[in-house]
Amino acid sequence: MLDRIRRRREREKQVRKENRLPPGQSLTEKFPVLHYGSTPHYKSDLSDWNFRIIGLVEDEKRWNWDEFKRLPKTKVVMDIHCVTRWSKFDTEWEGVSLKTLIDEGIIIPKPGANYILQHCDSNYSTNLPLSVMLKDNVLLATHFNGEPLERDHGYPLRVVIGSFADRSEEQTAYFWKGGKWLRGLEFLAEDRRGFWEKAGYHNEADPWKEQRFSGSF
Ligand SMILES: Nc1nc2c(c(=O)[nH]1)N[C@H]1C(S)=C(S)[C@@H](COP(=O)(O)O)O[C@H]1N2
Ligand SMILES: [Mo]
Repeated sequence: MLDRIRRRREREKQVRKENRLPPGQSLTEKFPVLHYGSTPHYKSDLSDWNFRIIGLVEDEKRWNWDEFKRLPKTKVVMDIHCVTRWSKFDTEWEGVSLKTLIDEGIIIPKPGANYILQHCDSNYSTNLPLSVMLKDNVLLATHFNGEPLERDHGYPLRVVIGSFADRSEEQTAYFWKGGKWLRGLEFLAEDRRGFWEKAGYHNEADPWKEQRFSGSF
């Protein structure tokens, strides 16, 4: 117990020294579960699951799990930052990069598509500019640390957004911008706020600027 506390403190000191700990955050070794509403149930073969690409795209898509699994895969290691002040370091995710789907012509955004709204089960949504969704520090993730996502962490698909250890990402956001139980991405011309953004959380949510709340409430 004491050892664990000491180890945590040491790691926290180290990531702080490495400039990887955003202001007001502290390090956790656990993986807290945070969401509004309840964890959805899917059939074990996911035959009741699909994923849609809608809005300002050339061809709207609807993929079932077998189709989704065949999309090109990417792995990233990132630090994640929750607005409730925990940060978790060196988390490894595997999944699909939106940039790859667009680079390979699998998704063709229409001119004027500048924003993305993530549609999730359990009545959740969250928004990011398309330019941010295309960065290497954003992934549509199916696996965490080599294992399929746990149900409470968004199985079978969620968005993750984080920071790299060398801080080479151009922009990142608090972890609420990563929708669990992701069911669709809507391409939009104008920004549309998601669940927490409508409730007064900051629209950009950059942890390095401590953009927690919008200040308008
Ligand atoms: N569908 C859905 N996704 C969600 C949420 C939610 O309430 N519903 N909460 C967000 C918030 S506030 C956080 S901090 C992260 C937490 O992810 P975790 O439970 O895997 O740690 O999920 C985000 N994604
Ligand atoms: Mo959160």
